[in-house]
Amino acid sequence: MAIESTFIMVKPDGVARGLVGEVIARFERKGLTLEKIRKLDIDEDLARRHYEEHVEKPFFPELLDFITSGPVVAMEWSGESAIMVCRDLMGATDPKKAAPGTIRGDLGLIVTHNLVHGSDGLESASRELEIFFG
Ligand code: DAT
Ligand code: MG
Repeated sequence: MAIESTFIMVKPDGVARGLVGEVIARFERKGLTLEKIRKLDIDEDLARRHYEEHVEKPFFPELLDFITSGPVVAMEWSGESAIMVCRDLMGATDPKKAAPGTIRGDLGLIVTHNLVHGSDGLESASRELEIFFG
């Protein structure tokens, strides 16, 4: 049990659909704390750094196209076990399989357009926070 910081991003689909407030509200109501927030456009170089573990995957071209397609809202959230808690609130990667009650389960349908990013561990959280807020 420990207080953690995690990197959360509302992706271009979530921003375009006006769901930034909805995502923030869900994390706030859970009891997490919003520490930092910034809106920005992701260029190809930043996308390759952020998604470095995925650059060789077959879906990367589609992911790159999507994540650079419009502004995103990048955030730092903190709280008890924040990394796992945020991942649980987001739901499974594929919104078709994400449980109702989760962000992706309630609001998404297509895997590429899955609304939010959240760090998957301590190491990725500190790496991603450094990229976007360092
Ligand atoms: P997550 O975002 O749940 O951590 P991930 O890190 O495995 O998932 O993948 C990063 C993003 O890439 C994911 O949010 C959506 C996209 N993606 C993952 N698997 C995919 C697939 N099989 N087809 C298309 N896009 C995929
Ligand atoms: Mg991931």
